[in-house]
Amino acid sequence: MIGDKKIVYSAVQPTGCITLGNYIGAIQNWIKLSEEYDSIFAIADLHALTVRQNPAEYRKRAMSFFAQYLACGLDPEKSIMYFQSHVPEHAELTWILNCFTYIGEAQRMTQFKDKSAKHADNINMGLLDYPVLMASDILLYQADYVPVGVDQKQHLELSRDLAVRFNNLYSPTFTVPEAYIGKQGAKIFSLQDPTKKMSKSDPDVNATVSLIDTPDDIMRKFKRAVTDCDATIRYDEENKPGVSNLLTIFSAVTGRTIEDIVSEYEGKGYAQLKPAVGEAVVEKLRPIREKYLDLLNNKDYLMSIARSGAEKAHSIARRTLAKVYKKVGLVEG
Ligand code: ATP
Ligand code: LTN
Repeated sequence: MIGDKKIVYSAVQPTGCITLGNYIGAIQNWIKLSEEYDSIFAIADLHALTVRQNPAEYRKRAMSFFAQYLACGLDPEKSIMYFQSHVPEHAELTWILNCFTYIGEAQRMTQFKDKSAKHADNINMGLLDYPVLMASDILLYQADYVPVGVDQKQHLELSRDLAVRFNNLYSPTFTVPEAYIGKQGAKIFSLQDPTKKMSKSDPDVNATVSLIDTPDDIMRKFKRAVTDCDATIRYDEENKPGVSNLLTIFSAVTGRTIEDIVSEYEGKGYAQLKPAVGEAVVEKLRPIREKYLDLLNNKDYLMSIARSGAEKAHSIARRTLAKVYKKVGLVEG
């Protein structure tokens, strides 16, 4: 599966529920890219241990995420899909890269600062090391492109810096990866506070739409979406973040341009726009939800895909790690 084509790599942490933001900002692009490139997609289950998880729930959620990857249309014949924790090279390369990462670099990461503030009682080493594990994910597979939302750009920069640093100190070893950020929908905002990104871990259920929400829930959330009191429909991120977010979502799920949507709704009110966006999202997510419910009844099938994905991933990752071990001077086993 991994041949002459460019390589695409990405992952999502199994926390909360996969949201419409994750889908539009990340997974929808994965599917497009997997048509053209060799692609590898992981469930980043080691990453999410940086915050406390309930073990039984966590196990279930990771499986549910894997089923959602498939339900979204990722095809195991075209992409390698696996659980990060099934491939030990991720943790191994992290150790090596830790020895090439400055503490100051890690402390500067916005996500580290945000998560430290949010989990002040548990600022653990993993939280600081998170971007190094992410760099290992990417560099193990010699990825060329990494489709992520804008919030991950800084982590990608660190991955690039580490790759360049290692290559310069030794000899070319890692491909220097590029972030692939879709033009549209790079950032979907909360339906309740459109100045904040829609986030899997948002405790307000009305702020996010999950891929597996029922149609009724989706409609209710869009009808309640926070907008503003100037009832004109136009795209203006600064002054009308709520409406602009609705327009971005509408455009992302229908493939229509924002201009086209704005001209259709010109002169109409939010009471018309909101349910229309809701319906478009319901229609987009309906087949995903149906396939997901079906897959959940077939755990053996899910596990067989995960095992075969991990095997393929492991053989690629081992090759890179063997090179790295040799270059830094470890005795070959
Ligand atoms: P958490 O709330 O736990 O931090 P999250 O919703 O930010 O989670 P991640 O697992 O950090 O989700 O991200 C998964 C992928 O989805 C990443 O590529 C990220 O950039 C993208 N993404 C996350 N939220 C959004 C959003 N609101 N809009 C667009 N892309 C997003
Ligand atoms: N940190 C990422 C998830 C992630 C990831 C990766 C994304 C873990 N490893 C490798 C791209 C490539 C996030 O979206 N929060």
